[in-house]
Amino acid sequence: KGYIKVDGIEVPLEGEENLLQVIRKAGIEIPTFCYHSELSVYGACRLCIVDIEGKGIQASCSTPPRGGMVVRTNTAEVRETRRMTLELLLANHDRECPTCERSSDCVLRDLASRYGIDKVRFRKNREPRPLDTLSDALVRDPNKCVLCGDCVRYCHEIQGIGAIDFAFRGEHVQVTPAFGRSIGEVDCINCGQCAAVCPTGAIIPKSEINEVWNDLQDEKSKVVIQIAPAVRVALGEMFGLPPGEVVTGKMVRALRMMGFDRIYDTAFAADLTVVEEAAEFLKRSEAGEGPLFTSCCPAWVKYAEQSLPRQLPNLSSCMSPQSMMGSLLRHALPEELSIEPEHLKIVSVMPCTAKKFEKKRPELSRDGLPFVDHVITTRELGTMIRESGIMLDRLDADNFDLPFGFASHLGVGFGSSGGVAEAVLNYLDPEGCSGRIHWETVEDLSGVRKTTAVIGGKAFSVAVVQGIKSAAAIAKMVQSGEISLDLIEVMACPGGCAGGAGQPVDRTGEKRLARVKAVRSAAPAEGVRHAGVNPFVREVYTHMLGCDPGEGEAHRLFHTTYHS
Ligand code: HC1
Ligand code: SF4
Repeated sequence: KGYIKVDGIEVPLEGEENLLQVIRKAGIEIPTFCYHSELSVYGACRLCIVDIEGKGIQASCSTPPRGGMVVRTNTAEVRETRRMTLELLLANHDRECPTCERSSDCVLRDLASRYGIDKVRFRKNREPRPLDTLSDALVRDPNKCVLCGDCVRYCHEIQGIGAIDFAFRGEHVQVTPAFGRSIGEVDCINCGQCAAVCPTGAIIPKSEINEVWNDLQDEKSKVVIQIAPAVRVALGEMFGLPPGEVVTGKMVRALRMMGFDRIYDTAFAADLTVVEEAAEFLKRSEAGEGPLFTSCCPAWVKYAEQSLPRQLPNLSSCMSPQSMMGSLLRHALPEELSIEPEHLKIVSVMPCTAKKFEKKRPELSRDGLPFVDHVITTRELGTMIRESGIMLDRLDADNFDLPFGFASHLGVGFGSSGGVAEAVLNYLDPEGCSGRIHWETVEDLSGVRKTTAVIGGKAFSVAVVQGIKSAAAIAKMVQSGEISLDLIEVMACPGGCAGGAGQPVDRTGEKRLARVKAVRSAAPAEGVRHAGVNPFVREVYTHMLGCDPGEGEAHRLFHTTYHS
């Protein structure tokens, strides 16, 4: 209650948790590395310091706001202290800005410029540390770490993994996986959220841009690309368009100009997933087997394999849409394009870093050829489009190729949390579920929503979960019988794929909401609503595979196995 005086302006207190939030409300952008509204307060980077009357210099992120406080955010002492902090960081920072992947989104670089730092008064006092490149999804560069701990807290607090932590003391302190191992050798699930919250380039998605350029230049190869649902609502951000602007048509045009031979929509394969998963769900339900967990999210699948072995029989055997599409393309395209199978190159654009890991799973290949050759993130695609000199924002719209480029609304809806469950329920009962499903939050379990759906006169309990810590909690409750569920959708990232770590940088999660909303309306207005009425899905089963969903050829092409 009351007011705080911030730089002479009275700012009312409205339940803010800390002084930093009050100051930001006043329109002042307090700098910080280690404050993140979705994580616990760490208070270590000391950049958010302010001068509080009677108390002196204090970190605003860890100071509770009290009525009557008088705060100055921009005194000479505050400025000099911040500058000193930045210079100490810069002294040991690898200052290869022009060649750094995060150059245009680096908080350290931005602050150095904002505080007019034109020289660094301190000497480097640590030896260069080697890059960690063993992970399929991420590259760590300890020389760029500012020790804010955002990655450590995200991994621990939201994902419940703890794959990275602080080690050593004093000037030797560093963020590292346990025992100095590579992040590719520990229990990291490749969600990439550590990279998404990193203020610098200390953890970045592993780039496959060069491999894709090489394939495009190889005259013997036909290069086919599939685009995940959530890419179309975020790619525009790299070209000055607002978050959530749907750029599907422009994106397809750009890909055609870059030389891709076929351009398909992963959301079409999401429709296939719905059909396959619905068949599996009904079969299990009739047999009275346990609940069904979705399997689209490769970070969740890896977590289940390493930490929930008893739940593996409950994990849907459906491949993710990315892999179903790849498997289908390997099956259908060599003949259609009259090429040798090894000359078909399949590229995915994903909002996700874990998809880079998924494509390397040995089960997701046939006759020595992976279902997907290269996975690039939304950011990597944006970089390639820029490198081509294409001004995406100025392009006319183009259409995906048929038949694998035609998706239902709810297939596109896979790109935000709840989308998979909604698509399956709508497919099973289009009449009953045709309104928006009403999800309820679950007390004491952040990241979990629940609903009851009546299908064929039978009530089913359905939950959707974001974040692996919440998923682990739900899985344990299912295991102990504390909660009874029939279908559980799990996505590792906040908001689902729209909040994936391969999207344009959104450290604080401010762009996420616009993307999530846009995914739900990103399909063309005149399109079909759910997988059951997608004519091209029907064509796959009747003409291409000659079987029912979940049977024969469909089972061989679209289902996979797991191991602990
Ligand atoms: Fe996703 Fe999926 S929705 S996992 O979030 O099931 O990455 O967008 O492509 O495979 O379709 C991601 C998104 C994506 C798959 C689909
Ligand atoms: Fe943790 Fe995910 Fe980063 Fe791995 S990718 S270290 S699991 S936050």
